[in-house]
Amino acid sequence: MSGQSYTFSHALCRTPSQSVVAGLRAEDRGNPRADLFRAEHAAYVAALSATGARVTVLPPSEAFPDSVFIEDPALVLCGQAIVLRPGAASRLGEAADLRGDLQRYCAGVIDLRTDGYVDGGDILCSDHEVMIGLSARTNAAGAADLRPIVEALGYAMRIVETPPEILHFKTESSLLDSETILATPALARSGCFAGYRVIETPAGEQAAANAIRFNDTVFVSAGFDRTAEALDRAGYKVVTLSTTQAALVDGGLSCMSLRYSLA
Ligand code: CIR
Repeated sequence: MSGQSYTFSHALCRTPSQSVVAGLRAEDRGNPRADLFRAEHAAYVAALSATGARVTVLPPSEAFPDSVFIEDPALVLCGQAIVLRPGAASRLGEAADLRGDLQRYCAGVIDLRTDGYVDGGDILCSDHEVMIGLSARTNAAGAADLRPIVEALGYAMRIVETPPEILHFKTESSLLDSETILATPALARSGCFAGYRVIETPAGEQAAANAIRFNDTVFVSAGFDRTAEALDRAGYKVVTLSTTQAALVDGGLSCMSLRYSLA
């Protein structure tokens, strides 16, 4: 069905913990401030809700500094939650920590069968296919484990490479509609989006590529005016959101929600 990949009745989010100051990052540009992170997160939740979706916000999980990035330990397809295996040692336990909530808020729960690794940030879903980027966090064993689950739910699965300097496949790409992807020029050049229309982020605005199409709105991180203008010109309804604190620990808009539909 056209549009199923960006039409959502529900989202699951988790309030940032105080421990988010110890969140993983590739480069230290200072710790996020937990209070400011919570304020930005609350605005994010309100914005998703404003599109008409029911957004459930789970309490902070102090044992896991990166647990606000709830996209990484699970993937929800056709209402079914797939419990993933995050590839960073400090994040692996987030999956078991989240499992009970997935059981409560989704239509069912499916577990991966082996000991491979998959982060949700490496998974980009369109209407008909699930693209999975191999990265430092997602390996071939994890992708192989995911394939039969995804295929049983009616999707094709395609494995692509995430360039080594990029944390997650979706750090530099997002779905805008059934045919269109927003991506950095570097990722677009890799050829992984053949068959899609690609809108490239303008020079210097690579971080804007982690956007989310959620119902009628494309959410873009604030401060990337040329990306917002290009998307507006292309006909999308664009809303900007501050992600200054998530950015300090390598997070963006997609990472802070699990987006799904229940019949
Ligand atoms: C991490 O390194 O795992 C977190 N600090 C950031 C995770 C961002 N998640 C995402 O892109 N899906």
